[in-house]
Amino acid sequence: MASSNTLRRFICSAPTVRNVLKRSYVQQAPKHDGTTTASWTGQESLAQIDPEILSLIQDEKQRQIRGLELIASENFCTKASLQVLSSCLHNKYSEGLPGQRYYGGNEVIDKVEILCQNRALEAFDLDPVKWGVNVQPYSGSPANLAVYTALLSPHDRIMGQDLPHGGHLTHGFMTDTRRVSATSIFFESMPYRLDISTGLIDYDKLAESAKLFRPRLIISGYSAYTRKLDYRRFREISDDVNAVLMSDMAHISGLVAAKVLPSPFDYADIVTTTTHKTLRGARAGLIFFRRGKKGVSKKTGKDLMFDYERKINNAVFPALQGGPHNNSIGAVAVALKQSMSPEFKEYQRQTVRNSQAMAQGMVARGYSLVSGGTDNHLVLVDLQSKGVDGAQAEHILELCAISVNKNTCPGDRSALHPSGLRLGSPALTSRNFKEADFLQVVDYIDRSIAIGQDAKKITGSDNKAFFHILETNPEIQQKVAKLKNEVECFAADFPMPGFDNF
Ligand code: DSN
Repeated sequence: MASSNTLRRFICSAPTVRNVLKRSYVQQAPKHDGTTTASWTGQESLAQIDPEILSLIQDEKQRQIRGLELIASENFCTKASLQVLSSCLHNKYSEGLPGQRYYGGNEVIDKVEILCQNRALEAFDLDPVKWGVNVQPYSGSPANLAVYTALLSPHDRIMGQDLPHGGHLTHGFMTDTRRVSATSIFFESMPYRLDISTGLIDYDKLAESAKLFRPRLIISGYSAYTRKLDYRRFREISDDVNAVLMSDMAHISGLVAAKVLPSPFDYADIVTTTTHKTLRGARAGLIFFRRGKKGVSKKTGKDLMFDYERKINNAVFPALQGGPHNNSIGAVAVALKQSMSPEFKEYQRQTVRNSQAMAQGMVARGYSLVSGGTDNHLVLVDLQSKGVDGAQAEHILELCAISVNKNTCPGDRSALHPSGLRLGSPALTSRNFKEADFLQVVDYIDRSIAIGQDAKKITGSDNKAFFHILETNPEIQQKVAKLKNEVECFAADFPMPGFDNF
């Protein structure tokens, strides 16, 4: 047995990480003068190795700094999470779960994943006896597919909010001619919709359809809906037909964590989310599932237990995914820690205040909103009375450095030429925008759309000519250039999360 002195000598003589890096860099750093055959070290900077990609990243950074980002699902990841994303956690394979990996060397990775799991439960006030979480999904769509794979058999029935009525592709979207999402390829889906007269979910109709369709799983959750969900009603409807209730809170998880919106955890069996929208973390997904005692069997008097955990873990790996992205899991852990801070809660409150200011500003300028307003981070504008469609408005806004996305409004026939625009406040709120700044943003949106209306006066209903004239008509181009310059000067003044120029 080595004496403690020998052991200490051995440990002290072991090369430190810093020395190893320094030595390999000093001894082998290549001279990039084009004349030497210096050996590769892996220490070369991006600027040395690939100036082309570096320059594209810097262009994108400038676009983000100088533009107004209003895409409701986007946000600016923090510097701390970005640092973890580009860390050595990236290098490790770790198929399996903490303590049960297929490869060695996962002692530290296990701690990272467990920390992320614990923070995920804590961030949403969940009792670990009653709830578990899988933090490995690569993003929201894989998370949803993992739930379906775990709990359904092929061709089982699901119900989700129709995509043109604010739902998400993975909630079962299909058209008359095409099964668009894997959810509709592998399972049978029936949508529920909004009441067009109010812009609110038609729960009565959902209950009626569920009775007829008898789904195994009902999804509450959306990509473009502006009102609070009635989770209690979803629960009643699910119980009535013996369906699992899954909530996809991807858009609102930050608002839920901050208790600005009601929590789906009070009623759902399963909750999925992405981590990069209002939650403002790195790009990934989470699946929360109920565990422990479900109730007591009326027949036997014995305890009934939830059986989601094993099925969901197995669906994520090995059924659908391979090695977890440990750098993302680490970065999400950081975001979850931040989500429990008072600053984050205030950020979420401001996100809603900003969204409501934007909604009021749009209404004051004569725009109609689906549902008439908003309870959350997004606003759905119906442009029908303005004479430009969502695709045309999206394009003209983009020319003026304002990023939004076209969106269907209830009743629309075409997803390519929908009548709506979806506007979101999370990203600009991360840049410290307040209500007055959002009213200025509304002014820029309105003036951009007015330019579109001018173009429309020249081109009439010829859609191709509309896009052509924006690129070729000197008067319109001048108006666009002037407004773009104004927008960029305004936006560039606000702080930006993340790295300085990267
Ligand atoms: N792409 C996201 C959104 O915009 O809502 C959802 O996946």
